[in-house]
Amino acid sequence: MTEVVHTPRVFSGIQPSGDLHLGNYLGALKRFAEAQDQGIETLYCMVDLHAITVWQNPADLKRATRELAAGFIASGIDPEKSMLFNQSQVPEHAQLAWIFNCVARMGWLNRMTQFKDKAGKNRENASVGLFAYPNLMAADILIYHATHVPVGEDQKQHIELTRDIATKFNHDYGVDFFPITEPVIEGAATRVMSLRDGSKKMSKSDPSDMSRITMTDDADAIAKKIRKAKTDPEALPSEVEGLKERAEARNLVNIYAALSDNTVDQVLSDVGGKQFSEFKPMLVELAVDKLAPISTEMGRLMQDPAEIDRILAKGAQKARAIAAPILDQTYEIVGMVRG
Ligand code: AQP
Repeated sequence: MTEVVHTPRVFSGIQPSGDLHLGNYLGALKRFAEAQDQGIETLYCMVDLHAITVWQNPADLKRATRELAAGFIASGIDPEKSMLFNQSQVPEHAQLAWIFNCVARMGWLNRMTQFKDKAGKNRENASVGLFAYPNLMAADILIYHATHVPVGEDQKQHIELTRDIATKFNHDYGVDFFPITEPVIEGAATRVMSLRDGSKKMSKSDPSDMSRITMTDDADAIAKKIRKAKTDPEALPSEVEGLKERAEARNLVNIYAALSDNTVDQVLSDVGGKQFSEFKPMLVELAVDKLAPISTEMGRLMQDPAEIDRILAKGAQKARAIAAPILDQTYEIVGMVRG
């Protein structure tokens, strides 16, 4: 079989399931904007169908979807350059996900750590959607034949599953149809940790608001959260090695490096030897400087929700133009009669 070369195409998504936080910004949004300007086709999605795998109040979901769209745009995603849309307006995602439900194996999904973390001890009561979530995520990516997916470290296992699904589909049907997508996990902050516990990732669902900086926090809230962030009594080291057993210190240095577009080495060569009492105010200044304009712009965009809805509808229309023929070909390969 001759190998099909797929045109490079970037896809990624974020759930509108709560307030955007610094982990989403550094691990995802900031990098989405960078990918947009590299001459490759980019598609970015508010994955509302994923959000309802756990209960969402309908009015809150609508607001969160629009606010997330505002967050994308305020972080540098230009709807004229990237296709920006919410998942449920492109029904081909869910249609392909059904095919993938029939390709993926129970054993593969049983190994997914996100399901174990989110379902916890209450597994029997978790939604079927939460269990099948990775199949829908594979469909989000493969319905566009996306070749690259910028994500944070936490999503690595789901991208591996996407690759397994594409490989099995291609093998079972004897085709070279779906690309084997590459995760793009790069930068100093691929896993931003909680400000209260350096062993847990910063997350929307952490019950403590002090664990995360959200994109709508004002300067006072950012300062308070960084001032109270857990640290240790040592001064900062001058070399990366010195951060090895110091999860909280490493997290704050990683955040500083990612926000300032420097490497961790560069940051440590400047701040090595400083106490946290000196470093934290530097981090506050940098974080406020970078995040305040985004939060102001989000606020401005949110004053015109109808315009956001128009942008998403237009993005969905463009995305469907790619997704519909790929779904049609998939049905053809699988053997569905088409009228
Ligand atoms: N802490 C993080 N550090 C770096 N990247 C992160 N991402 C999430 N948390 C971090 C990246 O953000 C993108 C969107 O994530 P999502 O909202 O779709 O899913 P999530 O990982 O479930 O986000 P949360 O905040 O952790 O939500 P909950 O609390 O509901 O689990 C992805 O690229 C992700 O890697």
